[in-house]
Amino acid sequence: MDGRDLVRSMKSVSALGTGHGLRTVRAAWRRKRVDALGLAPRGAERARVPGHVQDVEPGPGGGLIRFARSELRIMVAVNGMVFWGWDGAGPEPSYALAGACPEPDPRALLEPDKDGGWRVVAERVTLVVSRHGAVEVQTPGGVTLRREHPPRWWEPVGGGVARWMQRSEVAADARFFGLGGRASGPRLRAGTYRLWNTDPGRPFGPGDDPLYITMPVQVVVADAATHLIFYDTSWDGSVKLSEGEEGAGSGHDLVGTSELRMDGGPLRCWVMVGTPARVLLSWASLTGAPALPPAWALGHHHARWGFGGEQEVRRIVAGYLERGLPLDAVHLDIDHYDGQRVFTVDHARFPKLSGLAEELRREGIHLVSIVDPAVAVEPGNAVYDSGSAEDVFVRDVPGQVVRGLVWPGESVFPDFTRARVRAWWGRQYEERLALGFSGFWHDMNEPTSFVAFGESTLPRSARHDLEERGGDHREAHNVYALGMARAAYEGLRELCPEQRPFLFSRSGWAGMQRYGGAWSGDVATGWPGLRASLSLVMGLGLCGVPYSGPDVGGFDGDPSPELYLRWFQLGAYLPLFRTHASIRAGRREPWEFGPEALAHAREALVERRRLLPYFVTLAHLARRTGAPYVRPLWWGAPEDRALRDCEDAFLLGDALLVAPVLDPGVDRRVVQLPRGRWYDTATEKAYEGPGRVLVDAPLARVPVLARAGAVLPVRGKDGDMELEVWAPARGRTGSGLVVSDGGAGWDEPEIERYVTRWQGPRVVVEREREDGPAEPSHRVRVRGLPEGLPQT
Ligand code: NBV
Repeated sequence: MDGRDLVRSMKSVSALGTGHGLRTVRAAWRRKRVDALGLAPRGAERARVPGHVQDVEPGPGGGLIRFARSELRIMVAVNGMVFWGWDGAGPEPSYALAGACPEPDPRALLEPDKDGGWRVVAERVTLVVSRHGAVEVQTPGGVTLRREHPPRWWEPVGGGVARWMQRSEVAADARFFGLGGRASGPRLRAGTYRLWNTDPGRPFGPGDDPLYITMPVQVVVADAATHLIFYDTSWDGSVKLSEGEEGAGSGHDLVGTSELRMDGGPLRCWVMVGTPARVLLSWASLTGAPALPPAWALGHHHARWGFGGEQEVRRIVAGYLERGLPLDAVHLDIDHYDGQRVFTVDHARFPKLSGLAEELRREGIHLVSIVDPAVAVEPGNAVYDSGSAEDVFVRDVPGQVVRGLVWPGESVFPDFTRARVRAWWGRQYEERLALGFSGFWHDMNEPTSFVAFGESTLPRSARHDLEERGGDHREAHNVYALGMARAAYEGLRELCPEQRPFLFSRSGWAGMQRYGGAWSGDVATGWPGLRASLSLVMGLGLCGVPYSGPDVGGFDGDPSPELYLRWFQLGAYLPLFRTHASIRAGRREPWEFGPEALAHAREALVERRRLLPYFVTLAHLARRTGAPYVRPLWWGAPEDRALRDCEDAFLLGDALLVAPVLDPGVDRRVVQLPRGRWYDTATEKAYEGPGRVLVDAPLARVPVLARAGAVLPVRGKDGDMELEVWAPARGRTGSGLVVSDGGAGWDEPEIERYVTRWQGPRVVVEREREDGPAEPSHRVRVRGLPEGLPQT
């Protein structure tokens, strides 16, 4: 047992209560035994590389290149994405892909290249394959974005799953992002990042890796272009990154490298090249449009593990209402379950849960329920009985149902990689809907099972259906939560077809955005945790999951009023804005931190509500374009190297730049600006980018800058929508989109497009329509006028 295991086991023990220590020891031994029986130890291995090119077979979008000891299949798709797979791997089956594999582009042809290599020239990218099997991704102009060395496999001599390694080089100026939700980003510096969804077992900070959501997705930003590469393999693995360095005029540039090692699975990948917006659009078209949260889910949520009972929920809600603090959702954690069993209610503490739900609903507040995948082994428990009758639980190699240890004690786990199990699980949400819940919070779905030592998840040999292909937990682990999200989403669509499902999840994988969002998990209370929160949201957004947010205030302990407030102010600009904490942590209600913090938290809440129409617009745009609401500063200017390295600010859509305060004792901060004019929204003072400026950041607010020419929808004082227009720089124009949708249904709202320009001394705003410009459909307020003219 190493130090980490010990910490984890102590955590599990204390989490389950005293007297349970022995159970975690037993669970750990049991897990070990299952694997000893079910997994052959790795014996001698033989290494393999592709060898020399032998011949080629042109095919749609590219073709097949045969090497002495492997073959490479290349397919350029009609939308410009490129697929390649070794050893016969094709794009399907895949858990990441949203639907059918994109069609091959008939114009992309396999042509001979120099030195016995081959290449495929497509509209947006050229792929050059050397005679030894190195693959280069080039821009149409011939600049190399990525060079994949010939891969290597290690095959067990007696047969079995091969592990493999893929080494790649990128430009010296390139920066890596992505890999799912990482606490130490968003820029991924040199280091090793594991690809195995993991509950760290204690509140985490920037040094902790891996966390709950890992994805083999890299977004690489370089002078020449941005590219996204996705190695479509769900097995355990790791990526070792090193950043390049430019040899200050010496000409000795050091390239950046990525070394991917996987324990198994196909070696195949997708690459998309272009601007960041283009790349994310391609990614969403491949893996699916992000689910649209209902409008209320873009407001403020308050959660807590340990509300304890209905009265406490009422007290908290009253606290918000009495103080005029906007609140849109309340989340109930496992303590509202009967004995922590999923899909049950503790009737002693929550005697009239549906009445409570109705009461809250009258105030416009929605109830959200936690949902854990583990089911208590307990004949008489309806979920266990029906699951057993329908044979839905994961089994081991000899055929026994695999048992783990989770909150309700001895537990079993549905196999979400089987279609009929997903359908069964989806039906369980009927009980929740009948109680009045309108949203779902998936927890513990890495999946986590407590152990005193070893890995806190299912045995690696546990069998999974894997859509009838059959396999084990080594392949199914990383897609377990994805399957759970799919089961819930599809179940909710059946049970409640007129409403958009709302769910977010702690764990997941590439494609999870099709079903819902994510949240940070147990981020540690402290300034480093605050920073990690932003890193997670930005990283997930670049991996295609635009809706996420942290536990505001941190999961454990007691934040100082200042830390709480700064977290609150950041959270107010993130898609999922939720205060939450552990049963053992201090309070998280805004009034618990003194009058000053309360006053400023109120301003953040009021501002969030004012920005709601903008958030709704961003949600719709994310669904249509894959662009995350929260974007790194380099989003529109990836060629600006200073922006690539800036990790302490973000763009919220096209219009706003948010510069949160991430350190104590700060009352002003440096903000790195992209090109163009930016207004401090609090003072209307104008700044000219690119460059660094010093902006006031008093305790009352964090700096938020608006782009000159931005048109954004906000909620006016009377509740009606209003257009907030930021004066364009003289001689320039501006624009903005508005998607009005206050609801939770499926009606397609209209997209309104506005343009703004100077006309003599006035800034005019027009709605662009097919039949010509028209009057805006909403009241207009122009900001950034005379007094706000540039200071420089
Ligand atoms: O359900 C209890 C907690 C929950 O509050 C938290 O948000 C999750 O990340 N849950 C983890 C289980 C146990 C945490 C120690």
